[in-house]
Amino acid sequence: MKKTALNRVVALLLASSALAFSQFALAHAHLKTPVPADKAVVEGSPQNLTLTFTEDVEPAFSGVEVLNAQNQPVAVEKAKLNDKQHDQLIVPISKPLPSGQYQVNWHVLSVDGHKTKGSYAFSVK
Ligand SMILES: [Cu+2]
Repeated sequence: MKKTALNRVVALLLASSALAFSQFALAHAHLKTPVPADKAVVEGSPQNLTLTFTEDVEPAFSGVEVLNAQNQPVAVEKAKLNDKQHDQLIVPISKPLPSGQYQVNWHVLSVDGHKTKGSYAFSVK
């Protein structure tokens, strides 16, 4: 009885450390802080999107696409790396976004050679 309980605890510990390890191993460049934030409602068009990742990224193999509510791509400039912060992409928005909802699809290559991608959304009031 006691042994079974102990075995269970050991199994649980092993499972959780395996999980922690795999999460660490899979810790590539994930999106940490987008501005505007995910699900944010902003007053007026932002001038830039900034996407800060958990690792430095390679701008040549990273990109950001913005879709409007009709799923049409909107004109934004090419994502560039922040010179002073290599985990941050800046996407200048040259043509102000009309009010509506936008989806941001990003893909990055992190400096450790791994590709990741994801998306989030925000709205312009
Ligand atoms: Cu990685």
